Amino acid sequence: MIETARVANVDHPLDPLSQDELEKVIVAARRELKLSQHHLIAMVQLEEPTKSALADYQNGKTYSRAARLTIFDRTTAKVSETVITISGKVLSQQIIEGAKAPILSVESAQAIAAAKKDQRVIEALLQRGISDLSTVIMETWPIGAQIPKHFDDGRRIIWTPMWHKPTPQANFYAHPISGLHAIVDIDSGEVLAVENDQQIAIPKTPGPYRQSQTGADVSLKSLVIQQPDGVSFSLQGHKVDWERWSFRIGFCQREGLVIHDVWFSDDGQPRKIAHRMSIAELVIPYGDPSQGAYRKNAFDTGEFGLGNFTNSLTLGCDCLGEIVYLDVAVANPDGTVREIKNAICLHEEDFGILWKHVDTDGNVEVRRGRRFVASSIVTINNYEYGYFWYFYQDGSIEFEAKLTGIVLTLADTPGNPHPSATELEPGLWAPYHQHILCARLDLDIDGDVSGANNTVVEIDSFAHELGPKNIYGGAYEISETIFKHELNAKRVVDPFKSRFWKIINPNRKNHMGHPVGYKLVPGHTTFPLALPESTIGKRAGFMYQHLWVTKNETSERYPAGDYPFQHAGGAGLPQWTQANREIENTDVVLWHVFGTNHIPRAEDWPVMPVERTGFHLKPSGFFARSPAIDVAPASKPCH
Ligand SMILES: [Cu+2]
Repeated sequence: MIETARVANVDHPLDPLSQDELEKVIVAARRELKLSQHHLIAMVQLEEPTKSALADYQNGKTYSRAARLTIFDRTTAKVSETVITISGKVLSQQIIEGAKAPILSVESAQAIAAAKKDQRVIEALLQRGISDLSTVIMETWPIGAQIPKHFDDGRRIIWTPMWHKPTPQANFYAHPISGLHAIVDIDSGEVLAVENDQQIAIPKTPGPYRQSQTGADVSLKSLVIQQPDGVSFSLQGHKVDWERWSFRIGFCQREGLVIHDVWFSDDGQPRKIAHRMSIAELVIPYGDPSQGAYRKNAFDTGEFGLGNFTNSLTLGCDCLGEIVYLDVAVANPDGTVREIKNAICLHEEDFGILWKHVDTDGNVEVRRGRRFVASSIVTINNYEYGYFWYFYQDGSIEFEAKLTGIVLTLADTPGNPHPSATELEPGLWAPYHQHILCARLDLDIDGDVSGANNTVVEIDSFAHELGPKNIYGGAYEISETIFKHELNAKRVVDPFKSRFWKIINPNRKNHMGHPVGYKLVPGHTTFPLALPESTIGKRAGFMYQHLWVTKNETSERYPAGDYPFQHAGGAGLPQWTQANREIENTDVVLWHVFGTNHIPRAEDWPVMPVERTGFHLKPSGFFARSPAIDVAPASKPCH
């Protein structure tokens, strides 16, 4: 196994911000904006080039890389965004009126310290038999539901679910301290209230999962993945070339892993498929109204900054085979910069057969398939999310989210009727919830560096009634509906019609005279159970459609808006699409919403085996025939 960790050279407009660049822009911002210790760095993102700036760069024009800093002024509670070049020139600066900064890590730590010092919390814990505060684990969660009326005056507040960790290595999620929470003003650090309304016994059954505790010993013989001739991909900076694919790896403090500038070489001719693909939001609505669980509606991307929680991956464990890792860097609220080693894993995987046929004369043609994987994993409190982008030899791209980690827990009387949770162990309950992701897909089907004019079409399969159009009863046809305006393109999946969507380039025709295109194939998915009039329903209004199509606008990046923390609702896709812009034969963005409905099982405890959810982008009339036909057979003939 070869591990190559690379700090790739930063020399392209789409490369992630390096540690050095982050440090430079923060120093420059401190100087230019006269920042003090009251200013927290909420986020630093690459200010990505426009498509036309990227085209100019490809044509030899110089390009100055820049960063967008989101700064929170603790004295005024105002959020501002500043775009500044790496060399320190301020390009723009703007106060974002009404925006609330997400909870920052230093604020979480201060809120927990304040809650642990609060006499009401200390006494409530004593009532529950806990005197050692170091055995109490508190998390800080946004209030993802109605904010208690007396605190709803615009301040930023959090609440603190608590767990007991009776021994240093215990799985504390087995021991929820239910009914006790502090509500803290994170601007002032003041504990506003302590809720201690329901005293429920702390569940005692431990939930061990470490090998040192379980002695796990079910094992298999070793499986070694070797590529004795080396890997089949090359990496120049952040640009990957593999098989006929070429694309760039990006990273964002908010979204995590990003894929840019995707091309496929068709008979030696590079053809563009995508400009930028990312998971722009991940929201987890909880369906249990008891004990504060109704507030656990977190935007892991928009409120937490998912990229902040990227794991350092381990060879042979997270990733198997010949791996190349990329490191990333993120800014801390105090302006220091943190490097995350081995953050992005790049490798090839065997993926079974690509295609096969045995002819009547006995001739066998079979091709082994391989896929390229770009992946990263985050840990946000109890849950892990893996983001995996796959590139296949048939010209298709797949995204898969891998969900694992520990389900959130609360306590209730053993055996009590509790309609929205599963009892995992006596008195230990896991509330029902959904994981809803939204991909932002800026595809440019058969375009060039400066973009493409594309159109989105919905394809349904249907059968005519028995009669002249369906004589034998088995006939079916497809209907194709072109989306002309944004409000027409708010759509949900329909398995009864085998519905899918196609993004075509009406200006480029294939060998049969049809527009070239890619189809978006939804996978296993869900639909939100939270009512649209609920707080989370309003704040994550994007959840209620599986597909949205918008006219490409670089400022429209996040489906629940830029600042979902304590937002009144309606921002993002529901708001933008009110303009009902024309979306036919223009530069468009597809937004695909997908996810899982998690009714916890006994087998999800103590650590949930990976659950998968995602989607597939497949060429549909993009090529004249299967590009997999050009794949050579394995060196050894197959019979
Ligand atoms: Cu879950």
